[in-house]
Amino acid sequence: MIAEDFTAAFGGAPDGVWAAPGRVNVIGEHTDYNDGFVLPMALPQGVTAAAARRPGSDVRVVSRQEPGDPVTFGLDAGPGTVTGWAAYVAGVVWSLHSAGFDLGGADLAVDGDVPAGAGLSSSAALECAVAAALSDLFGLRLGPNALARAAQRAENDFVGMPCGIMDQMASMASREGHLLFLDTRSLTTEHVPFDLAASGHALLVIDTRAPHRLVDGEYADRRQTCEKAAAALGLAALRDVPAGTLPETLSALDDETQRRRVRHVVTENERVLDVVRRLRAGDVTGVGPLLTASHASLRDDYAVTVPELDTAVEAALAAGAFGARMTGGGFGGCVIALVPAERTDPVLAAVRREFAAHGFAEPTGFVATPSPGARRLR
Ligand code: GAF
Repeated sequence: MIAEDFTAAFGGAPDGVWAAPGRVNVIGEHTDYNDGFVLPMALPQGVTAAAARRPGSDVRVVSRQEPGDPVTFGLDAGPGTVTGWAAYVAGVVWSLHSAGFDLGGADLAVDGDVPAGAGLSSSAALECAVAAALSDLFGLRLGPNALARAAQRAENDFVGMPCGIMDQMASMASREGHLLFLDTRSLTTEHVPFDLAASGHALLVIDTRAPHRLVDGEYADRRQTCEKAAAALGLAALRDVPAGTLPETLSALDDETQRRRVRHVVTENERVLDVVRRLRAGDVTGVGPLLTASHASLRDDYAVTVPELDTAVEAALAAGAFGARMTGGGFGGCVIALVPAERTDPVLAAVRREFAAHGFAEPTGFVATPSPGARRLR
């Protein structure tokens, strides 16, 4: 399909087709830019990119979701020169080219099925599919961590979103049937088996379809508050708050907002480690309360939830979920609920009823299965 789009736009056949997934984060929210721990998994939904080298130094790209003439830019196109969806593509080209990698001209056709604006990392999927394609096309021989870093740099310095590394690592490095336990400081990973069908559970993703409000400014603000708090504590990052010292750490801070943000980050890192321990021990049900505690912390201390997210979590719990939480950056987007496998429909129906009662838009839902990371399809 994507190869046909390529041929229709540029003539000829692509040199290859690559895919990279969106993600859902099971736990470890707003910890990545604090050098902490995260536990995401890749979704079956993602972006495919058909690509070929072309003579010269221009890159041309078309998107099935944004029909129209190809967007064309040079290898040296810098931040601000390409905007909209194509900025994620141009950003990756810029990131690799300006880091000294020897790229040439290229044609790309992209297609994606990650719901946009739902906080499921459609942008990281696009960046990572393009990064994987360019690495292979030009023989860069970059591994998943280096490609994820290049994609993150595209988002930070070209698109202008100061995100951490979680989404790009989840897209590049995930493994089918597993969660990706990632130390965002060292980029050390462990693939934690997550076979929910075997244990009679399911992970329900509920897209609240709440409009994102003030996302960029609020995200940057949270990040800056954490960095200021770390500096005030004399630490490189909040990751470095020593275990078991939360009360002393909080009382060393003068600012109540900083105290709340720090409490979230420190306790969230502990919850990630606790979830990993439970999964290794086969205690899937025991993960539920940790998800719910994460949501409460994101609501009360980190202040990144909105009424739709809180309502979805409460309705899912009332309908029999073992645990539920918002996932991703917040201010809209999705909730995940860990449910008994046979309760996925009733839980989603309960959330829908509650949303109707509140006058919210009708939410959508799907059961997430841990899927492979970025790869070449042909
Ligand atoms: C967004 C960011 F892109 C991630 O880096 C991460 O910080 C997340 O919000 C919150 O955990 O998805």
